[in-house]
Amino acid sequence: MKRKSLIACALAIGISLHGMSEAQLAVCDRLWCGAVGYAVGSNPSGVAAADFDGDRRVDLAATSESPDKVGMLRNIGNGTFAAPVNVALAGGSGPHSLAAADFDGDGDVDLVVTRHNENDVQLLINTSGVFSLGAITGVDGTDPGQVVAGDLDNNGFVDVVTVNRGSDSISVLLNSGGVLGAAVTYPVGADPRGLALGYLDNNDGLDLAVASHGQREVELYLNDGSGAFTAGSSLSVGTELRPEAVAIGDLDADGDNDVATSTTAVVGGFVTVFLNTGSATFGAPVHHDSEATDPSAIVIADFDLAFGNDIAVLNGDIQNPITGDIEWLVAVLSNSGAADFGRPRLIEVGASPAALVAADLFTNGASHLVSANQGEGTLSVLENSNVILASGFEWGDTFPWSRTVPELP
Ligand SMILES: [Ca+2]
Ligand SMILES: [Ca+2]
Ligand SMILES: [Ca+2]
Ligand SMILES: [Ca+2]
Repeated sequence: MKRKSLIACALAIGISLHGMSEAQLAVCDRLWCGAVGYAVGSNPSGVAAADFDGDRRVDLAATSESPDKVGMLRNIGNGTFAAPVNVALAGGSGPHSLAAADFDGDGDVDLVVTRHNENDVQLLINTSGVFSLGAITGVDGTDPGQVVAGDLDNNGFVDVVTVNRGSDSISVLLNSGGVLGAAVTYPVGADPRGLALGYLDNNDGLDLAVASHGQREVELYLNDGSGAFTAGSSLSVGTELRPEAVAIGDLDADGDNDVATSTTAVVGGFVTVFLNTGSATFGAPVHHDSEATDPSAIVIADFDLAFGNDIAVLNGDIQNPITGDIEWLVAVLSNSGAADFGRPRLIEVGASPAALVAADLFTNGASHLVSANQGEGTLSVLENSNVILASGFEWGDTFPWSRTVPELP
């Protein structure tokens, strides 16, 4: 049944190529709309969402390569986006991942990008919604991948952490007055892929989780509050699985943050959840089928605005059993309240998606999704159409809600 609604969405988007804008024709059911694509340049691997121009609408930014650049797509209302305005990076520097925050402390949201060929990060400074190249800081490691940002030492300036895939390390770059200091590196397990920031123990320092693909575990690094980290628990995903990406959030509504990681088996893929039993000690892994292979980027957000936080994960390619086409899917796992997840809702996105973010792109209080699709040089915007719940209406209500509803999910 779910497959049929996916195909309906895909067909509708196909029809949109013959005239009307895609946004007008994105077909929605009661939970999600079909993807709307925005061209950004080749091989986008990083995406970030924030209000960059200060008009209270959440905009998007994406990396792309050849030429290497970061594009900002302004939200022009109702979750539709203008063509990207680009800032060129040095040729061949290899922009990989983005994080958005006010790094210089002037009140607007800047960007940091990992340049994996140069083993550094570069700030992109925002002036009235236009980005210019800022300072470059080495990561003292090789092949930096994912980057995350948060105030690790509670000095009021947002700091940066990278995961360095080539040197099995993470790098912490503390921000003093808008300037990123020299990297402090910590060794991590083999082939680290994913990185997440969040509070895991009982102090006010933001902690880190690293997905070590080679070690088959998620490793925790605990912040003493000064931006210095010590190794915490290592959470084994088991001998049959390998973790790819990791996210931190409260999944059982007990007030502490839990850990979710996308995991790959020889056949199939999973979302593996570890519940925090307090003070950054965790229970046994619980595996939830993502219903595809090679799950990668993972985010935690309350998509259905009920029963706590849900999980969305990118899936690798699968062949549609009806059409024979190769498809790439986002799997959304809805939480029934106690980290109890049913079968995922699968939504098609563009080819070879590499990064995923959740944000209120439609300024309606709901979390929507954006994937960066390396295979076709686009972002896919997925509108969460379940905002009906945010207004206090139940699913069975009729409502001045003018979208086409092809079938019930
Ligand atoms: Ca904006
Ligand atoms: Ca700023
Ligand atoms: Ca700081
Ligand atoms: Ca919890």
